[in-house]
Amino acid sequence: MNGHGYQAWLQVEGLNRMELSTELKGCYEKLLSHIVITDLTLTSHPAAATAVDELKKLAEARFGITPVVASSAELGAGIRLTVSDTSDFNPNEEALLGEEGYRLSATSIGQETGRLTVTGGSPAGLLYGTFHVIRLLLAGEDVSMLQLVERPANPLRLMNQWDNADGSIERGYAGNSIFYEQGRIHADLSRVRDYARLLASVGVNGISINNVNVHAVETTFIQRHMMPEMARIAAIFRAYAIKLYLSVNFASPVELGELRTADPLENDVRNWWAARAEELYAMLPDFGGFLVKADSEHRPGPFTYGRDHADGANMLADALAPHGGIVVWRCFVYNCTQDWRDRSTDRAKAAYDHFTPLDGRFRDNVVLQIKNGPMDFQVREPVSPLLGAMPRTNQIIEFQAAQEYTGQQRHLCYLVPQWKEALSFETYAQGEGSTVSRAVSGQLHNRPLGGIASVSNIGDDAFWTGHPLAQANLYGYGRLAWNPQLTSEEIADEWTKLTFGSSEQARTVIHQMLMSSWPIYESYTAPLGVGWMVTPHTHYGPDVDGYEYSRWGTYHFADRSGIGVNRTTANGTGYTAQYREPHRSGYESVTACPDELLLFFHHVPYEHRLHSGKTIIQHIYDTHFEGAEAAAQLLQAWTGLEGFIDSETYARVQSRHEEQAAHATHWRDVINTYFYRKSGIADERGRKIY
Ligand code: GCV
Repeated sequence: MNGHGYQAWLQVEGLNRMELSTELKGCYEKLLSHIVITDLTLTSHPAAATAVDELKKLAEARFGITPVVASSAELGAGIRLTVSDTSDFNPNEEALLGEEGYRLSATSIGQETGRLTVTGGSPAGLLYGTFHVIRLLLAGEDVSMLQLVERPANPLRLMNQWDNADGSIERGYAGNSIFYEQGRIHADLSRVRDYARLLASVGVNGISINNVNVHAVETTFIQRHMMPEMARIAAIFRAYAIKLYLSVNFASPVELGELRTADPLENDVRNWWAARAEELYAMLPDFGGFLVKADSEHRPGPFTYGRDHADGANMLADALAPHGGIVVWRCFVYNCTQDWRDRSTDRAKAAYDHFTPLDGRFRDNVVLQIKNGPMDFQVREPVSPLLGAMPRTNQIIEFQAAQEYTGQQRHLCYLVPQWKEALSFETYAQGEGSTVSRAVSGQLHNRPLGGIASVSNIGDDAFWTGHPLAQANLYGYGRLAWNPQLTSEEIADEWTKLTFGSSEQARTVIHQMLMSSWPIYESYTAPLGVGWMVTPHTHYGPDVDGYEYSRWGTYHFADRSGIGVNRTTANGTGYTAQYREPHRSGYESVTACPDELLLFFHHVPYEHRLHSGKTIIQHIYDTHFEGAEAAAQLLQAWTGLEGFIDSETYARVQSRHEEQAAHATHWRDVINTYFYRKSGIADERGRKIY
């Protein structure tokens, strides 16, 4: 259970942890010899108690010392934990740190009196600051000059589990749920505790613990008899400053057999939800709120009653507001069964069309959760134009660490660069500098709530994530949600140091593997932003016409004369009009449109020339050959690490890359053969046929 992979980036034991010089080790040991908590009553707060425990754990497991924990105000050597109070520093300290921020400050490190002070804006801030210190010590960083203040860019940093009560996980690629088995909550939640610890160590502050597709059993989670169980889970997360959220079924009052309607404007329905909220908060005073998928992929919602999303979300928001709870309302709404002959109905347009007219109607404790792209987590999509488009509405962006369409944690795909692209995208909502990152943090439109959510990629797998290197996505998600300014390279660097610190060779190779992995995956799968082309329902492996909604939707329109979806305003679906200038005209123009998104926005002949100088058909052939080759090189690079890292991790990653290399070849052959047959202008190796 506690193997290298299980410890993830918090390697206090194990072969791969960073080796320290004698000097550094001595310095760390001195620091960890005393943990001074300025006010011992603080330890009655769960997050502050966890901060002390985590430091003790580190001292004991990593350095074999048992620290003295005291409240002495004497300024001896050690780590000093405190929560900001105005007498301590300056009168603005509290304002500066905010609730979740912290200050780290080193004095005379290396000398007898050397100490490191962690000042949190609250116990939660103290915990985040403590984990910052732990990360630095595990990575062997010099802390002698440390003086820094950090506070998170995003108020909400959420993790969404798509776990079902039967123990399965929708789009789960790393075993079964750590929360449930056979319709019940696990008796032993020690793994949940270890997960909470990993999440807190990178700053995640909220978790919804059940699938957004809420089935019959999970619909009961808001019933009174389930409250003790929920309280058991909430207590674990509370110790790590993480709030518990539940996904709820919009039709709960009906499905539980208690009312005949779920109409959000009916008083009985409003009272029913208010009563559920009362019961929840009686047991869980810090409950975060509800996550809702409504009128989406056959889930019930307000449309049934002729109401709209604002009516639905506000009704739940009113039930939660007296207790400080929020509603996270998903915008993944589209028509699954449109007529494929109707080329003006476009799934990409749906979320914007549904939600922008409702701007200003949502309560302040509602936040809209919007997928990063307008479709569904494809390897390449434009950024959703809904992000930043509703100045009077709270929004958060949704990422998918679970690699549904990006190799299912059997292929390597480090997603942080993709997420960075979305966050740094200019919405131009208020001129230049109106990035998605500022829109979702709430800063751009001065909104009270905002942030980021991600679909989780973990299960009960020994390595948490199936592919051990997919842990970098979990780590990276948290770090990015805390600080979107971090670069993909910085995050990869931190993660490889913490996870594979012992070998410089391993760190260098793994860093390169991570950074090259997204472009490699893209190169042998669906080309130039067109997306999909996957096996129906499982979404793993190539099938050009396979995707389950292909026959209804606008997916690639490949025929003998060309490929791509015409989403122009001039004569296509009109999707480009959802962007502000200069994106609108940039995407509208077949010549200005970036190559990597060309087929998302335009239907073009196979002999159309890209900016790269290549024709579409040549590009498809070449990238698929190069991609398969690059996948084989990833395997080779990994093979070179044998002996540099622990054998279990080595073997697991090796087998994943063997699969990836073989599967990339399969992708290459399926895609190239399809287009050879379809276009009739080149053979499967890309040679011209006359
Ligand atoms: C949880 C995609 C996935 C579904 C998922 C849905 C969503 O359609 O394939 O499994 O459902 O997105 O985000 O709600």
